Amino acid sequence: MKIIIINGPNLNLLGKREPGIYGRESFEAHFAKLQEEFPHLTLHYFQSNHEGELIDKLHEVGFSYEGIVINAGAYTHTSIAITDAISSIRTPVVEVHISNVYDREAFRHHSYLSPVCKGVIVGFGLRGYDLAVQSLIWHYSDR
Ligand code: CA2
Repeated sequence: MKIIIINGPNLNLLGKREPGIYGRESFEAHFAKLQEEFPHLTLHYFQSNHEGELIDKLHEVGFSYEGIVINAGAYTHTSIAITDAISSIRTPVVEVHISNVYDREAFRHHSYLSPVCKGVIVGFGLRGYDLAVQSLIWHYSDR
């Protein structure tokens, strides 16, 4: 089962800046733990600060992978183009946010992506990615 985690703009700074909001761990370090936690999965990771590259990746994997976990960063709150890309693919997509966006500025309360995603996980730190991966495993299990 192939699952990709796609992170959007500024998430390459995880573990380097704003530890009060986003924690002290780099995504690379967390990804290594995810691979240990789910050894039976083929996990991939992609990060880009560019909207078009995120869309290209969704198109590339969206008919062959079993799952996509996306944290589109601030594009969550602005991008109709990423929303359209998610709508146009077959692979189920789970939206993740590290911070509790509902406990932050009002402009973070709306997501263009949520209506076209299978589900949304918000506010559980990097462990939210683990929950998202687990939810995709459950999606394919028969109970
Ligand atoms: O909570 C989340 O995961 C967000 O998607 C993160 C985005 C933010 O715009 C969304 O509203 C909520 C920002 C990502 C910025 O990541 C940084 C990480 C470390 C240091 C600085 C920025």
